[in-house]
Amino acid sequence: QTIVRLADYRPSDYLIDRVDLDVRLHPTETRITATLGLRPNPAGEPGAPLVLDGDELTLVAIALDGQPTGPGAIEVTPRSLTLHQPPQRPFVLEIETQVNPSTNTKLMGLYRSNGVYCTQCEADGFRRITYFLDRPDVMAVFTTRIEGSRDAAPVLLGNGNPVAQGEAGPGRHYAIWHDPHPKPAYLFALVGGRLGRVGSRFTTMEGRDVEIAVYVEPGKEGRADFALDAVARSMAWDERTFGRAYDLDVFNVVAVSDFNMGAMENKGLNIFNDKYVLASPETATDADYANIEAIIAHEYFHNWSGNRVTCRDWFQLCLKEGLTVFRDQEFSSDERSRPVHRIAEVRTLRARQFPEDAGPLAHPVRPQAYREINNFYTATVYEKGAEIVRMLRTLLGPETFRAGMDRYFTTCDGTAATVEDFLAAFAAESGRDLAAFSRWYAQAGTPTVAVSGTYDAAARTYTLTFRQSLPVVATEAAAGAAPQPLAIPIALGLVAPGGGPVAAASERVRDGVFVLDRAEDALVFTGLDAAPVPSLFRGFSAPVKVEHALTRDERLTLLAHDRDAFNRWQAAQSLAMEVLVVRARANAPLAEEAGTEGAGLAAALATFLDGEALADPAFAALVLTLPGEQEIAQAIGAEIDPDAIWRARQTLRVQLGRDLGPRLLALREALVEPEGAPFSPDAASAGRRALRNAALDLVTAADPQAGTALALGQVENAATMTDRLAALATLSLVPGAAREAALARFGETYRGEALVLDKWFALQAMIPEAGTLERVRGLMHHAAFSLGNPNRVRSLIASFSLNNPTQFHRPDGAGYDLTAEVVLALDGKNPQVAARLLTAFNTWRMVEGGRRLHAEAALRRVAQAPGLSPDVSDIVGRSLA
Ligand code: DPP
Ligand code: ZN
Repeated sequence: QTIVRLADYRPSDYLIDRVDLDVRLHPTETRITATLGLRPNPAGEPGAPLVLDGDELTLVAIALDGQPTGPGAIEVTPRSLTLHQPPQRPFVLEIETQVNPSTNTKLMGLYRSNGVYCTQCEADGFRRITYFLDRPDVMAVFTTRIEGSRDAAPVLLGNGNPVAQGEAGPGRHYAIWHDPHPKPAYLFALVGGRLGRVGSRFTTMEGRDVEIAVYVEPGKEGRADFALDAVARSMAWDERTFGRAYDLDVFNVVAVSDFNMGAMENKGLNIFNDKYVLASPETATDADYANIEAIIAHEYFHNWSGNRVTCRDWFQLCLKEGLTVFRDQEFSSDERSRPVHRIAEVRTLRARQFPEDAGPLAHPVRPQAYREINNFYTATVYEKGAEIVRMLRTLLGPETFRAGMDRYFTTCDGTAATVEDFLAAFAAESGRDLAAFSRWYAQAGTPTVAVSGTYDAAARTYTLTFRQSLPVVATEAAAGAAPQPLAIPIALGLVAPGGGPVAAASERVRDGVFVLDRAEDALVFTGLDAAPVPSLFRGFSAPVKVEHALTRDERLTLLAHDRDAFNRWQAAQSLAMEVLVVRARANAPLAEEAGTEGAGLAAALATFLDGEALADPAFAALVLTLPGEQEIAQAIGAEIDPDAIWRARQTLRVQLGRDLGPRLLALREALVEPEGAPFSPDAASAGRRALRNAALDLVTAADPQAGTALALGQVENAATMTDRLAALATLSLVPGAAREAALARFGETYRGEALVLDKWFALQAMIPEAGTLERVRGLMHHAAFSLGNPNRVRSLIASFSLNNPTQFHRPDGAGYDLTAEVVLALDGKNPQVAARLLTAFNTWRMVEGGRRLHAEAALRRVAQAPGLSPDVSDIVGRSLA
């Protein structure tokens, strides 16, 4: 397996300007004729051989400028097609290949999902359709003729605009699509199948009348309306917020049930995992609605950040992904609640990206080397990538940021760009030197910022000292060079000890932001009559770990009085985290009380709930939610015992449930939806449901018997899947007959609803009990389970391996064994999903010695298995390195 390095980038020796595809769909013998308009690249090496990429391809025929190629002129394997002496002028290659969509279990290239033909070409799936220069800096204008059976594929969709359709012999028809925008092959797509459709129209700010449509399995059209509406809202938002309008006459979204990722931004033809399209109150939770809206927006926003401006090479993946995640996060913040959404973003970052950045798979947001690019669609590239863009806005201010974005889109439109091009637009617009800032893209690892504050009563000054330290991260590309200081924007303010703002100034704080751009720095505030409480990293202004020894009273002041909602939530989290870490480190037993610190937290939360739970239930639900087990593990850092972490968390949950019980029950009553109220998936309604269900969960932790009765009633009578599933999740934590009966009933009720069963699989896989392993093994034989469907694998197996820390890390190693076993069983079918599952071992070096030995043994078994895919062999290799 060869290593690809950023430093080795060279332009392609040839370019392809035009692609005419003729695809004759057939379940097992699909024929593709590709007519490629090629020319030597002036920036390439003159006379070089032309090497086209392929993967599992069968060549049927080839012609050069309409003539058969001479003997020895070409060399063909399933993985490449080489033309030894290509003409040094524009020329045309006509290539006919044959593929079998029905046996394509990798779900890359052309495959069938429930009988529907569809494609997935990012990152390098197009080479599984025809021989091509399958790299994102080769951009062509595509015209696609799709021919299929009228009966099996009445709907035929391609990129761009439809230009013609008609009969194609007995029982067959065709459609021709033309995409005028040059694009890399990874944005190619086609769909053919029996599909239901919902549609509407959108008029762009430029006056273009766009037909938008969402295609789903016939009969599920009623569940596509929310996604359709989200498309229109996304289009309007991108015009309003970034001045970006849509650029084709149609925009299609197609939902398929077998999909490796969440969705794909193919030009004008987004293909989605149906989990992120289909929604009804009876089958989808509020979280599903929020995800659908966010992912519809994400893929739509790629039309500019990804498609109009694409990536020069795959090292620049964050250029489109980090930026587009930032854009979809902003969209969700505007459409919903900004502080609530920010907290959700940070929780994801801390639960997924921080561990990745601290483990053997750590890599910079722009990696310097890879063996398998599909393994770099990571939390680091996406989530940390988005944080970098957000920091840029914080550094430059919203106006300059927007001007920089405009400049980037304008100057790079129609090109395959780099991170340097992106930063150059902001440097030009702001006149700032972004060199220290640009290190965020190059240096892996989560920085730590240590802060201390001192008050000088005589001088009436307050001094904040900041010190940044960066982990030394060795990657395959670099042996852990000494990291250089980053430019870290710190949004901050001072709060008076009794609440209220402090009118103190420092000229180094501009618009509430101080930029720490050296290893150590100090800020002096003058004119203070008392020691203030500093509120730092407001809104989580940088993706760092903060070491700041605030007292309990100072944290309580922030919880009660800070004007920054994020830091109010953070204060509660920090108070809880201190209790959790102490108990987990001490390996404390399960208890009714988490000590005086626990009682103090409960008292503070009581005051908080009394004051404002009803005013913002969504925020209150987040304040009540304790840091997750992964986050606690990160805070402890080494020799982790997942059981001790779980016990610490459970003890605190019990205490909160007991001390806050009457309040929580009263809140549940106060927040009941009036009988017959129409369902709304909006943020306010979802927030009320979230707080009711958070209350149920804590009440049940403290009093399982009473809680079970409440939860059983809710499972039976819930009007929404949100409430039904939340109650079932609460019940799932109380062992006994009631739980088993409720689970069985749920499974029976939804036996025909794959996406609902996924929730049911996931919930059972996350039960923190020793019996779960056998339960998961049993469910693998469930009629609805299949290793061939990525959603099933993620819901049952990945939920266990990635989201059930006590059971994945069982002391006897059986959780590791199960995971390794499934990885190996899956690898022959779908290496991408297998490799993703294997990342569950990401934290193996952090766990205590006994478990660590078992984890290592399981990893070594995977490593030694014959015939590993490049995907799995890359992950296992880095995990053990
Ligand atoms: N479809 C994936 C995403 O949108 C990869 N581009 O993030
Ligand atoms: Zn994306």
